[in-house]
Order: sequence, then structure tokens, then C-alpha cells
Amino acid sequence: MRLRKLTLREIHLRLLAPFQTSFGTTDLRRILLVEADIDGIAAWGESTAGENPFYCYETVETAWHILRDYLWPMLRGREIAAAADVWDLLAPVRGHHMAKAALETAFWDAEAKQKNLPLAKLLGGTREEIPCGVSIGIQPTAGELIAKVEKALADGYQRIKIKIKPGLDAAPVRALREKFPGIRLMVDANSAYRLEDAPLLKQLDSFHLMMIEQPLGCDDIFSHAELQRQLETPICLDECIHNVDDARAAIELGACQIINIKLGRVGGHTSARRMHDLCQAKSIPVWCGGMLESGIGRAHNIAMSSLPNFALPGDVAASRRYWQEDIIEPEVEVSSRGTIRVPSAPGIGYAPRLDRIESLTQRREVLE
Ligand code: OSB
Ligand code: MG
Repeated sequence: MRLRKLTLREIHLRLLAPFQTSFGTTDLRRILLVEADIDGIAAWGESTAGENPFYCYETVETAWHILRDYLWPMLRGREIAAAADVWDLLAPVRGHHMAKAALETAFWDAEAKQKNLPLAKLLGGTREEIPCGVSIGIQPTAGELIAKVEKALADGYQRIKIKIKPGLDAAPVRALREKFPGIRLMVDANSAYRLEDAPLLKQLDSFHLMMIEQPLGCDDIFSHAELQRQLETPICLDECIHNVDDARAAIELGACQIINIKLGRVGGHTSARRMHDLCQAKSIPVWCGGMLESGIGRAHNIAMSSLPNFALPGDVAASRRYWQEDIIEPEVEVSSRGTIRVPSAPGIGYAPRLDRIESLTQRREVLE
């Protein structure tokens, strides 16, 4: 495979409703899309870098810089045997996984299209449909939170995750548990607590949560191990886990019992698959996290989620939960049983709507 041309685009997509986490609120998504011409095939990837460096250090600006000034020169015109080789070729660049994932996942789309295979099959996926959950942002009142949860359950979603932060933790969880005693419920703190908050987090044990996601520091695996010893609720790590070495350290230290895998955070499909395989060997279930992706990133998430150890419902939900209109055809839909059918068309299996993408584009750079 040879990369002949790379088109970077920044599109702006407004969320249907602002999404609030412990680190801030997102309303307008700035999304960096990669369109790669690989042997004449148009292949697509999405960088999940945010508008600001609050979830991790990468932003749309850093991803654009790394893609244009480092990743493109490393790969352009080079003969590459398989998409599975791209991750190691990019190893000289440290970090910047969201930039890498945008390009690496496009190679996987290209190889799957070349072989006329759905990407899920090329990756080794075994599921025909994937179980879905929702991630609900911090709400102004308990009433609004309950209404959002009610709607998601009526739509069929299999588990509910709510964002928490200090001061908005035990009370909203209690309100939900009183109203919905039996649902699969979990919380995500996005690193908003410290180990000294262990007694407060311990209160959550009484609500039978599936897990508490990333309560402590974004790079602090060690403290999570200490906290996990004090909690009955399983800890799931998100921000802490950038590669298979982090995953191994977290598992061996007992810092988590579940891992959230995000393509952007780990640097693409090859890295995600290695982490998936390690977790499977260690009996640690994984699930696919979300980064408020457009349809292109979502399609890659669906393909990855078809791997066997994606045993728990992920944060991969229907296009219509996020956007008035997505940028792919068809849009991502969720069944009344809370599942997404893994597409059977070649590559990512959804067609990017070029006309719509162009009309949303704020900045474009063509590298050839
Ligand atoms: O921690 O999982 C997270 C969104 C942006 C940044 C971090 C996270 C999230 C979500 C949203 O939880 C998941 C989704 O795409 O629905
Ligand atoms: Mg998270």
C-alpha cells in the first residue's frame, strides 16, 4: 500500500445539546478528518483530539501539526505491506496518539476496501452486532438527569453512564437508583478526585454500580491500585491507559478490573487490538469509549467493538443522539434492543457524504 495524498479537513459540528464533564463543557465540536488516497482508494479516519487540552494534551491544532509535519512525511510514497505495520512505522513520534490514530485507522479502511472486506472482519471481529450504552453529561438538576435516563432506556440502551464531579456525585446516583433500581448504571469522574476522597467514593459502593471510571489522576495508575483495594465497585480506567504497557501495569498492580479502549487515546486499531488481546488473556473485559465522534470515528469504533472481548456495552451510540445530521450514509442506528449492527459493506461500511463534509469544512490542507 502506498499513501499518495493526504487531505486534512477541520469540520465544525454542533452537538444537539452541550455535553458537560468534570473538565468542561463542549457545544461545538471541531473535528479533524483525514482523507487518505492509498493506491487510489479514498480511505477515512478521524482524530478525536478535542478543542482544548483538558481531557488529554492533544488538541485539533497539535494533531494537525503532527500529521502534516511528521506523520505524512514518514509515510508518504512508502511501500507498506499492511495496515498492521503502520503503528510501528510511526513509533519514532512519541505520544500524539490521536494524530496517529486518524492516519492509522485510515490505512485499515483502505486495506479492508482493497480486500473487499468489512473492516470488522479484517480486524478479526466476531460480533454481528455490538451492545450499546449512553454517556450522559452532568445535568443542572436531578429532574433533568432522570428525564435523560428515562429517554435513553426507552430507546433501548443497555447501560447508563453518568458523568460525576465533586459535589455532584452521590446525590445524583442515589436519585437514579431510587427511580431505576435494576438498571446497569456506572459513573465517570474524568480524574476529578484524589486518593484522599476515598471515603466519599466508598459511599458509591452501596449503589451497585457496574464500575466507576477514572476517578483519580489522569496518569496515576498507582493511586488507582490503592483506591481499588478500598472499594468494592470495580474501577475502570480510561485516561490512564495509553498503550499495552500501561494496561499491563494497571492489571498487574490491581488498579482496575475493566478497561475502556478508545482508538484515539491508544493510537489506532493495531494498538487497540494488542490491548484487547492482553486484556482477554488476563480476563479483564473491555468496552469501547466515545469522544463525541462524527460518523467516521463512530464507524471505526463499531468495527473495533466487534472483537470478542468487547464484552460490555460501550459509549458508541446512534448518530441522532449527537447530531442533527451526521456526515455518513447511512447514519448509525441503534435497535430497540440497544444494539448496533456491524456493517457488512467493505471498509468502515458507511459512506462519507463528501458534499456535506465540504460544506462543514472550515480549513483544508492537501498534502501530495
Ligand atoms: O471520558 O469517556 C469520556 C467525551 C469526551 C471526552 C471524554 C469522554 C467523553 C464521553 C462521551 O464520555 C462518550 C460519547 O461519545 O458518547
Ligand atoms: Mg471516560
